[in-house]
Amino acid sequence: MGRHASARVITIAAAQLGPVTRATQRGLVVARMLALMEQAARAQATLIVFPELALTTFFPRWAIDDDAALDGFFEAAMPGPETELLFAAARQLRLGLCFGYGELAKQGGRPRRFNSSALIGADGGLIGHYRKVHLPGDHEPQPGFEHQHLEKRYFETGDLGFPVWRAFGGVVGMLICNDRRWPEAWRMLGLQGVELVLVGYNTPLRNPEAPDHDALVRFHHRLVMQAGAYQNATWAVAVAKGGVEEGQAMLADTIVVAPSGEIVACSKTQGDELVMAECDLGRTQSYKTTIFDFAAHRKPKLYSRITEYTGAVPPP
Ligand code: CDV
Repeated sequence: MGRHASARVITIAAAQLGPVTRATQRGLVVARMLALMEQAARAQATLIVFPELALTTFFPRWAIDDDAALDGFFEAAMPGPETELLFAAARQLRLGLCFGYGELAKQGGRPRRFNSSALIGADGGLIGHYRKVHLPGDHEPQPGFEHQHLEKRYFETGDLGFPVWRAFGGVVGMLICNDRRWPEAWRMLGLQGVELVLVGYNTPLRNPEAPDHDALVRFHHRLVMQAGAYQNATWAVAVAKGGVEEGQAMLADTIVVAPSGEIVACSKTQGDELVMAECDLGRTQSYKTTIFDFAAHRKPKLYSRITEYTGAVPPP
């Protein structure tokens, strides 16, 4: 325990999901999520966390030109007709909830699509939502790729920044999948005193853009989660889609990381599985008040120094 810190223990249930096929009805995925919520409540969890785009298959692996078909992967309201069951279960089970979804927002009559995640309180109320900032992949299908990754085609860049909320007795923020690889995303949360970062992801085991990275997929995932948690003195939960989804093998490896950077729990399977961890949010203080005391040790004024060269350019 760090200086002046008292214990604030919450029990996290990281709810990994196995594959969801394109044909799977939303209601069936919700039923799987409800079963995991009941299991989490029986295990006295405070908060359950599901992956990125939890309600559907990872549809950016296909080029979909039909707008009506595309909208079938999005939620026009949150809660909506199917997701209100999740909100009701949160209320009934007194269980906080976080899950990723495709958000279809209307602005001035124009559809806007985001890769989002929602945070819901144990009273079943929406605490807030986050829109993914770092969208990997392409806008156009890439010739010769076994699977496409067309997030840039379907989603706008998130426009909500990196918000945090006071909830569950601490300061909570969200990142979505590729965001976890960017230190500035973590730092934006860290600068706001985050104590718990919730990350859902769909990470394929093979990256056709850079096959030489394939052997390192799990290593890179753990590297960024452990570094992000440690450098920002926060708990972090990374929740996967696992298994082979529509012919594409996904990294499972759901993990919970302590502010020390240590992994305290990880998944054992590729399918639907709860990974439980008791997280003392007070433990963040031992890092926030010592090695990562930002007020005492950061030097933000020195981090950006562009010197304009004004001398004459010598002739070649
Ligand atoms: N859904 C993702 O953002 N996936 C990326 C893959 C494509 C590299 C990731 O960062 O895991």
